[in-house]
Amino acid sequence: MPIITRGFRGHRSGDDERLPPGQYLTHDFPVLSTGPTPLIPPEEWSFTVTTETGVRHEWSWTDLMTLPAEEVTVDLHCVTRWSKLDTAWRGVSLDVLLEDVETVADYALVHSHGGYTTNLPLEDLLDGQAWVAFEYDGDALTSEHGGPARLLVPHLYLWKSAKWVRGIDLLLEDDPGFWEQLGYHEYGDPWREQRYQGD
Ligand SMILES: Nc1nc2c(c(=O)[nH]1)N[C@H]1C(S)=C(S)[C@@H](COP(=O)(O)O)O[C@H]1N2
Ligand SMILES: [Mo]
Repeated sequence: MPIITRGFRGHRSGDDERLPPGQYLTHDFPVLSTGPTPLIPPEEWSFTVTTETGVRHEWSWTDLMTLPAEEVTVDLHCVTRWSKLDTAWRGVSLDVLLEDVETVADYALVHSHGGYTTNLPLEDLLDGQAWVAFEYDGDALTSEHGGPARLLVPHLYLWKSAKWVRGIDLLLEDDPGFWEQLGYHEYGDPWREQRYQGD
């Protein structure tokens, strides 16, 4: 007979099943950035999608604010082994942003202010899997966590969730980003523990 241990050691039941292999739970929100934190006033922020044929689609902050936003609650998994459950965000789905973008590209290279990049298959940005997020826990996203807006792709390790996002190039061929060039896994599925190349 199954035994249900509700409230065991103060954790909610089921938390362990939500922890990918090799991860531990944290309740604070660590900051991981490779360089200094850029301070970008929303009025100077913009987001550009460039297709494989060079067509550019650009949104200003005001454009972003007029698009339908969603509240999402997701678990975050960092390759440095911390996971944080039930983080609450508000953002615009990439399904909305890419709706009128004509492309046959299979890959995406995400660019941030400050030069950070990360790559992923385009299909991982679609079907309710990715957002340009601008609120965390009910407040405007702080600069250290990527404000005014960051990419949020919670089903992959958090290095794919580019902070201070400024655009996405849609590509016919995969093009490794910052950590991917340094030996991190090209895909980064936390449930398959794809931390480094060859995992
Ligand atoms: N622009 C940018 N985005 C970034 C990073 C970065 O250094 N620069 N670090 C990545 C890594 S490795 C992680 S774990 C998460 C950390 O997000 P946090 O600082 O909000 O916890 O941001 C990701 N996005
Ligand atoms: Mo990370």
